Amino acid sequence: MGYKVAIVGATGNVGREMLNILDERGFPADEVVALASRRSQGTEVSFGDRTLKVKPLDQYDFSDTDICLMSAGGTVSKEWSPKIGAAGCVVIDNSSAWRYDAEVPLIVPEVNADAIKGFTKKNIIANPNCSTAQLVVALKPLHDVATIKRVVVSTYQSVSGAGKEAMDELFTQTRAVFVNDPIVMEKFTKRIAFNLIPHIDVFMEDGYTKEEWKVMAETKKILDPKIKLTCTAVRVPVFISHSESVNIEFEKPITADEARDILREAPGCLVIDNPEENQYITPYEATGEDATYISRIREDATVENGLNLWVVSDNLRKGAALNAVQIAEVLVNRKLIQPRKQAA
Ligand code: 11C
Repeated sequence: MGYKVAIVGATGNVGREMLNILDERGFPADEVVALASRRSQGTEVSFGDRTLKVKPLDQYDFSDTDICLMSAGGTVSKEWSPKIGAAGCVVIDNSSAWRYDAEVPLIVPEVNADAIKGFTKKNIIANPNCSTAQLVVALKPLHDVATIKRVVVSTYQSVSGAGKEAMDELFTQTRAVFVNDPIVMEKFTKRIAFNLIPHIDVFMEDGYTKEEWKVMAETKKILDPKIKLTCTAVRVPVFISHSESVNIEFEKPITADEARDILREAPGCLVIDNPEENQYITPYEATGEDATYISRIREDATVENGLNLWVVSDNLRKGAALNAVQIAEVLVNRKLIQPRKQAA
């Protein structure tokens, strides 16, 4: 007997990836249902070698669905997640709507899987921002050994983080540059082709962007509230995979060689770090992969117990869809939920 799983936002970048990953990992689902707004009703999405017809969310009855993977933005999640949770279906939400709610666990399975038990309060589990997910996967094993005091992170975020239309904008602008067409800006505030933009999400009163604030607040909630973290988030003309330059100050001494050995053994991490042979990771190479890649591990001689890392991961996978499916796997493997409907 398997689970019944619904994907809300099934036609989006992350929703499609959720379907791919459920299939790739052989998630124990008897039935998978693709949901979206009425606008997408009847659209077809792939699930393995099958095709699913998208159904409207507002006409769907969740009473025998076990897990809802939700990737439809904060507004939809704020309205729908409590209703779906109240119907007894566990929501794993990819938006920022519930991440900072004390009654909602914010989970990266390699880092804080045990915190999942709190999900029963609202039947909602939050998935972090993509920039946070890959960061905490890399930080956790080092924090366990040498205790992180402070992190300075600069992100180089691909356009897919801003959705399908943003990917189209990078493509169209790049083409326009070559054929001398006017550059049209819709999703981004400045031209993204052959440029980069130090502005992701809205500006807050203190001058930081909401994206920068999220990385700080989510790292504290997932990993350790005592860690001090500051972030500069930058959009770059890359289609998929986010990169991060990470400077870390530890309480205890840790060498680059020790960090390399620790990260080689750590869940979800893959170390590629042999600069003499030009072996380091780029976003192009991380795309379509599950790992959080770590390269350029160096000691920072300007502080006591400091290290620098280069961290890259596919933002649609570990940053979103893969992490959500891994959370669902924790629910199943730890027997925290049971299928509600007998298989036909
Ligand atoms: C971006 N990180 O690259 C954002 C997308 O809070 O889940 C994800 C926003 C979020 O634009």
